Amino acid sequence: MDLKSLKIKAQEKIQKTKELKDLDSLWREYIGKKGKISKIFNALKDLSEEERRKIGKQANEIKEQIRHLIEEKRKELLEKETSKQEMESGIDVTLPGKKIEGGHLHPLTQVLERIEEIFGKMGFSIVEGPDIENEWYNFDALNIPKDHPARDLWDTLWLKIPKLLLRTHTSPVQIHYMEKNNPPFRIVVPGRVFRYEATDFSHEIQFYQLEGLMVDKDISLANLKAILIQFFKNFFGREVKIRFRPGYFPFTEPSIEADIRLNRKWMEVLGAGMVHPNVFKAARLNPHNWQGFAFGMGVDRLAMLKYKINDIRLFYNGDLRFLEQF
Ligand code: YSA
Repeated sequence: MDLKSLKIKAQEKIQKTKELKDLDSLWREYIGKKGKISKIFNALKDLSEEERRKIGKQANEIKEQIRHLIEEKRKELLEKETSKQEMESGIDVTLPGKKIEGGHLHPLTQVLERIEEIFGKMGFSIVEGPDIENEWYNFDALNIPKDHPARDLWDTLWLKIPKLLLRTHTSPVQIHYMEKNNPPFRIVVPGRVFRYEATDFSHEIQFYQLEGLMVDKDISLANLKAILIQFFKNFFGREVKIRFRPGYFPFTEPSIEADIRLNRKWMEVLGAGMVHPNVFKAARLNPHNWQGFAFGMGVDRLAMLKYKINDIRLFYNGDLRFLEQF
């Protein structure tokens, strides 16, 4: 068979091929070591110099063309095979991709970050403390001795390990910080606190507080009021009605509480006062040398007032219809 008809025959066969394995046989038949074109090359030695060159050249060209055709056909068959598999497996590659929903920070986290930013600008450092405390830090060091009725103010969740508890407020961090740092300083302490009490629209068993502590030589209740009024103005972005009234905490003297008015109702948002001398003593600071104020605000309640949320429990039940609104 001359080279031309060999090429035409090969072309026809390649075109008709439907299976990859048949294409492999064609490869062997034409291109392989024992294939038709190799045989032509082997026969060249019996030809004259001139013919050897001519036929050799043609055979090389045809070998390349056939190789190319086989490769192209292989690609075509592979593509068909893949889409056939996709069809069978039920995957529709033409469908648009699924949109991945982006998450965002929980409203309480957003509020905490904003509160920290405002106090940061007023020169307060952010400090953290442990969720698990012992009786000393949560009560005794804060001037609440055993059997003092004030312990009843905080319904405590006790751990099975004796004398350990889930902190009922962020105030123990005052002691931790003052044990390790000398005044003057101003800090805020965000964190979770836990109380064994019945829940309602404004009470959770787990909620967030932000403790504040400022100690220096000459700090007064007027400084506390000024800082709080400035904070509320920045936090709510407008003037809000604030009511300061006398309160009672064993770790401050005098003590106050503050409420904010919204929708014709007052909501208690914080407790505060001037640090009691016994608290300084417990933290090994001399109360004759230092004065300070402290406060503990309910972060959840501030978030409720800011976003007009009427039930604190919405923050914790994971309902996306609520969370997606922030
Ligand atoms: C007082 C004086 C200081 O020198 C420092 C801090 C304090 C506050 C004190 N440690 C304390 O915990 N006071 S408190 O029991 O009245 O709580 C403070 C605020 O937390 C409340 O005003 C309220 O806004 C919020 N809160 C209290 N119980 C809550 C609650 N928020 C949600 N759920 C509860 N169960």
